[in-house]
Amino acid sequence: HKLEEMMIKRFNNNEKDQLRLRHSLYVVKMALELNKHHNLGLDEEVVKVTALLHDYAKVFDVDTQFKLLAKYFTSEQINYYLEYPSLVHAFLGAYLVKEELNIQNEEIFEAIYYHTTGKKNMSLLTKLIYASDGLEESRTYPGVEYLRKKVFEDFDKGIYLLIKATIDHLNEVNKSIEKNTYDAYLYYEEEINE
Ligand code: DGI
Ligand code: FE
Ligand code: FE
Repeated sequence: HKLEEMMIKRFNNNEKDQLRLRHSLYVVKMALELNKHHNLGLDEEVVKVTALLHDYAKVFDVDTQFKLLAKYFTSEQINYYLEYPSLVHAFLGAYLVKEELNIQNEEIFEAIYYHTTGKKNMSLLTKLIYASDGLEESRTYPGVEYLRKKVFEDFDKGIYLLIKATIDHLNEVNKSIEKNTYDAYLYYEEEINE
């Protein structure tokens, strides 16, 4: 696969990049597993490409990410996201994958764009990448094993619990909740309790 070769070269500058590459390959693995396990019926090539490229913009430091994102976001949007530096790579990655790699697929764009925050009413591919990114096998935060088990038992319930765990964690460390993250929480909370 030539995209895999490109990513191996792109994420080869230092130890952090190599861990990022390993993470991306684990996201591919888990996304393919979940797609099969829950019979989601998503195209395996689309799943692989999206999972492999979801952190494409993470080779850049945050300052560079903001500079590059200014091409796509208004200054108002940039100002809003100054409070959320760890989200910028997701938005930027979606644009760069489209423009630099010429991958013109709205589903892939959305899944990369929202892989960190989630959103309300996510597409199946977006949910799959969101869950696999948060729960792939090299993730080690407290509670990850329980959440991983849940997402294999019940896809939507697992995703809701992952969103909730993210919000709880952000509250604990006193970070503000981005609007799409919060929307996702309210939306899936209602869906789960129906
Ligand atoms: O890029 P990865 O490391 O693979 O993971 P990711 O894209 O899910 O990014 C995780 C980071 O995003 C983590 O540090 C928490 C942060 N994050 C996610 N949602 C929010 C958030 N940070 C804030 N402040 N607010 C959010 O709503
Ligand atoms: Fe990410
Ligand atoms: Fe990731």
